[in-house]
Amino acid sequence: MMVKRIIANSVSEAMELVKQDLGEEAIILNTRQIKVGGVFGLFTQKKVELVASVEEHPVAPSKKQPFANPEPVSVPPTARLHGGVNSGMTEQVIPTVVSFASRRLPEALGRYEVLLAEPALQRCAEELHDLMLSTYYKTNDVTQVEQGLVEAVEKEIQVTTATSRFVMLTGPTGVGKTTTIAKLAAYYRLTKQQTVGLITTDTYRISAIEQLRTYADIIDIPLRVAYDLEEFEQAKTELADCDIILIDTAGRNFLDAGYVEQLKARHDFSDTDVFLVLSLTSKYRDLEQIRQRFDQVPLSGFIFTKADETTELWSIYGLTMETRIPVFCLTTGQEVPEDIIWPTSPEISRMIVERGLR
Ligand SMILES: Nc1nc2c(ncn2[C@@H]2O[C@H](COP(=O)(O)OP(=O)(O)OP(=O)(O)O)[C@@H](O)[C@H]2O)c(=O)[nH]1
Ligand SMILES: [Mg+2]
Repeated sequence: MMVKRIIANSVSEAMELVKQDLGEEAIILNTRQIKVGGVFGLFTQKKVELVASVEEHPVAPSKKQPFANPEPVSVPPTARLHGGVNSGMTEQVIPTVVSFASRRLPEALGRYEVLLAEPALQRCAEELHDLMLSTYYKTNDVTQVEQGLVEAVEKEIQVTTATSRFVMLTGPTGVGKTTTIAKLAAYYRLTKQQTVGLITTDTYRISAIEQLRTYADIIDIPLRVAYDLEEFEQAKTELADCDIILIDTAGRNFLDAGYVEQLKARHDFSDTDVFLVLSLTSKYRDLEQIRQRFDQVPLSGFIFTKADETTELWSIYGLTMETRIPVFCLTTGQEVPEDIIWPTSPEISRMIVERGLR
C-alpha cells in the first residue's frame, strides 16, 4: 500500500492532487487543517493536510501541473491498513473511497450541491465545499455535515436588539416597513407594556399616512407626521415621554442614487437605531446594491421580511458575513402583530440550512 501526505490550500485542491498521484481508487485516511510558516505565530497560512493511500499499482501521475508539492510520508506498519493511521494526528480516521469523477461533492452529499450555486454563497462556496467534504470524510456521517454547516453559518451571524429610544426603519419600496412598524409597535406596547409613539416621514402618498394611522388607532398610540427635518425634530420632542418612538420612512427606488441623500435631508440619525429593511424575496445582487447605498448611514441592523415567501434564506448569511451588520428581527407573514420573530443566532443558522436543503 502506498500512503501519501498532501498539503494544499483547500480540500478540493488536495483531492485533485491525490487523484493525479494515486488515481481514482485512492482512499482518504485523514484530513485536517494545519497552519504553516509564520514567525512567532504571525503570518501563518492555513492549509489542508490530507493523508491518502492506494492498495497497489498506483496510477502514474498525470502531466497536469499540481497545485502544491505532494510530500511522501513514511507511515508506521500499524498505520498501513484501513483505520490504523496515527501519524501524530488527533482527528478520527475513517477510510473512505474517493469519487473523483468531478470536483463535485460525493453522491451522499448530492442535495448539498445546490448550495454551492447560491449567489449569496459565491464568495464562500469553496470554503463551504471544503468544510462539507472534510467533515464527511472525517465522520462518514451526512448529519454531521449538516451540523458543520449550521455551525459555520452561526459563526458569521450576530443578532441585536434596539438600544436607542428612537428606532427608524428604512429600505426600498414595498418591503414591509410600515407593516413591520405596526408589528413592532404592538410588540412594545402590548407585550412589553411600554409607551410607544410613531412618527412617519412618508408624506409622498396620502395612503401611506392613512395606513399607519389605522395601526396607531388600533394599538392606541400617538402618531406624528413630519414633512421636513424641522417637523421631524419637533415630533421627536413631542413624543419625548414615550419609552420608544418608531419612525417610518418612505420607500424609494434604490437605484436612485439620491435616495440616501434625501433620507439624510429629512432625518437626523443621532440617538437613533436605523434598521435597513430588506425583503428575502429580492435577488441577492440587488440586496447587496441596496446595502451599499446605505454605506453613509450608520446601520444598527437588518430586518429581513417575507421569510414566508421564499424557498431559501441564504441572503441573510451572505449579507451579514459581508458586512458584519447584525440581524434585528425577521418577519414571516402579513398578519399584524403576530408575524414577527426574534430568533437567536443558532436558530437563524438552523433555519437557513434547513430551508436551503428542503
Ligand atoms: N408575505 C409577507 N408579506 C409581507 C410581510 N411584511 C409585509 N408584507 C406585505 O408587503 C406589502 C407591503 O407592505 P408595506 O408595509 O406597505 O411595505 P412598505 O415597505 O411600507 O412599502 P412603501 O411604504 O410603499 O415603501 C403589504 O401587502 C404587506 O402585507 C411579510 O413578512 N410577509
Ligand atoms: Mg410604507
